Amino acid sequence: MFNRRKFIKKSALTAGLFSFSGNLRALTQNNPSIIPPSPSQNNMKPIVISTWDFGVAANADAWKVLSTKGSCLDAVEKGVMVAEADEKNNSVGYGGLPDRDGIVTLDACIMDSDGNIGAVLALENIKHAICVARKVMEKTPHVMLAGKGAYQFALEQGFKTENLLTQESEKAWKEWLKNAKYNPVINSENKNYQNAAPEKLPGNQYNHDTIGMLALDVHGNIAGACTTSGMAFKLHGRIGDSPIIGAGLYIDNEIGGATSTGVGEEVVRNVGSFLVVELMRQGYSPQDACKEAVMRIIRKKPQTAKNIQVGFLALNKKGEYGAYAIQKGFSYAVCNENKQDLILPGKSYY
Ligand code: SD4
Repeated sequence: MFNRRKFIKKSALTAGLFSFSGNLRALTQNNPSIIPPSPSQNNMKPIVISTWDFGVAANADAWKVLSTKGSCLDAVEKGVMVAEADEKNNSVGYGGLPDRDGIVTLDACIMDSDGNIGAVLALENIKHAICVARKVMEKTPHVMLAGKGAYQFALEQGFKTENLLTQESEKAWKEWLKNAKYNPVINSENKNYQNAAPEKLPGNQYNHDTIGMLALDVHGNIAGACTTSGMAFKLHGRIGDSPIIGAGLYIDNEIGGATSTGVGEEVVRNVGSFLVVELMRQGYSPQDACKEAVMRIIRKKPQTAKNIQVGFLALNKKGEYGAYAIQKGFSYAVCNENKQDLILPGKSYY
């Protein structure tokens, strides 16, 4: 069932929005039934959309840029920085869960409406990976920097070194070490839709959930950003889809953009976000394009797909948006001048 709950109308799209997000989370978790969007509301610009419940707070900061005629690129950078700075969010930035060795490594990428891209892979000790990715795009002749080189570049650009492993994340890692089983949990962000109750999965209750954000600005341009600490307890050095342009994010200013969340290996195998954008080019609606990308994953590996989550989110140049996931429970946030919505659950195969 595709459902939507309208939370906040135009009047609430102000700086005070932040204070709603805790209540929003509680509200949606207690009652996930929502109403379908009307076509008139699904085609406005500017607009920003992003993955998961934490997209609500992130969209609010992006909206501050978009509503003052700022650029889509500035909007997506500012927006996802909210999730990166939130220590309670243990799948992005500061407070992200570490890898198997207890080290937090961040992956991020950004893409503008001129087709420029920047990415950092396995970046350590820098909170705002997305800002480093933007610097890679704007200040270097390259598109990706990884590991030590990315860190060194960040320092040269004036970023400060920070320990990203919070006490809570360290505790979860130590708990996980007791069994040390790599067992990604479906929808770690959304406790109502997890594949098992957290108490049945000691140390395994958190595994993934990335923020991917797409924004269409008042000038009609589109940009995107994607940032994550990746799969919790991954092998050191593992890279997922999130910093890989075409996989975790893709923008084509003629058509629209797409981003993904979930088990990145399957997204990379199918070049998921590029596929979604190309399907939109062929005339698919954003939601149908996301669905077809999910179906590719399911058709290729039906057994694997049963036990993992992958979700795609897409926005076209008309401001129409849509999403589709393998499993129930993938939520996403939408913000334009009429509304600040959390769509939960989005459409899914199972
Ligand atoms: C990854 N796609 O590293 C990321 C993790 C994640 O929702 O989203 N999850 O594979």
